[in-house]
Amino acid sequence: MAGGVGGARMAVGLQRALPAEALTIVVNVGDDDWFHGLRVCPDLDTVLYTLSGQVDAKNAWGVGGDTRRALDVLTRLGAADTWMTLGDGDLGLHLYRTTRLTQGATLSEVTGELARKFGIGPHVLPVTDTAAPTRILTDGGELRFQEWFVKYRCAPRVLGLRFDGATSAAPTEAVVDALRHADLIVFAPSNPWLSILPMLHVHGIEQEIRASMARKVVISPLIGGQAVKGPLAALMEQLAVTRGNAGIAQFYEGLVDAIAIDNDDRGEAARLESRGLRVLCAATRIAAEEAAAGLAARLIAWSDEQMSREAP
Ligand code: FO1
Repeated sequence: MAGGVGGARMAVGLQRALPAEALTIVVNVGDDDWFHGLRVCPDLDTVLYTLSGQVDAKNAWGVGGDTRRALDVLTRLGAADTWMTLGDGDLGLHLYRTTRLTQGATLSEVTGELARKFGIGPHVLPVTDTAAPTRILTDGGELRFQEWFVKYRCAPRVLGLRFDGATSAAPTEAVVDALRHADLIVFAPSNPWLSILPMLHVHGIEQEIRASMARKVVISPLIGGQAVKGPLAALMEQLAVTRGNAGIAQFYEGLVDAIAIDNDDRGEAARLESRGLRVLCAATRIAAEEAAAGLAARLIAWSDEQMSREAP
């Protein structure tokens, strides 16, 4: 279950540890939005670009080495939303996707085409084919996700989150099928409130996860109480939730069997276990592919061990 950067990095690790047909990456679509008449799907695109080695290494989004000729023209023409940096190569992908959607293809079908054309083996699935935008309620009013995240750089204080589209959206059959047949469900180290919660609000998803016979593990996106990337720690304060790994454990209460925390935080293991969670201490800094592969192998070994224990 993946958001943007953290999800893509975990996907790289799992792709190294598993045969392609054994891995399905279910991706958040709450950040998706229209720019210049084109459908932009940041989390899906970050996963696609990262798994195919095209992603811009510095930003972990967009295409490495991309140019911005079209964006410069849009800016000169006073177009709206030019604060969203869409490079020329990236725009090519948005043009392709928007054309295919206009021709009646579903987002899942288009994502499957892109994955195949990019030589990506694992299945990359949007959690739903229905637009389900996340809205950020701030002290300055309600914002589209990218307005808050990019235009205002997460500055406006978050009072709450709205997932209206999600609750009326249905998960795709492919997603339900993947959840029902999974041996292991990994919640990637994405922002739980901004990347995972929108997916849990898609009608029926949470029930499918709870009912699944899979082992379920979350990789904490925090190390030493800080997010590896993004606004998570500040957001948790603004949402007045418990901070640190305890707050992450609370978010996933009843949804997962285990939480993977970084070796630096091993001192918290006992307290987390007292909540009935299994705690895996591991190296959870996974920006490097080797590290991501190591963590994936660790989770799979844990899952296999659980399975052999439960086997009759
Ligand atoms: N993030 C930024 O901080 N600034 C940008 O200009 C920006 C452009 C952008 C374009 C395409 C895309 O797929 C992602 C982009 N992102 C940008 C990242 C994006 O806002 C976030 O990755 C997700 O929405 C949150 O995970």
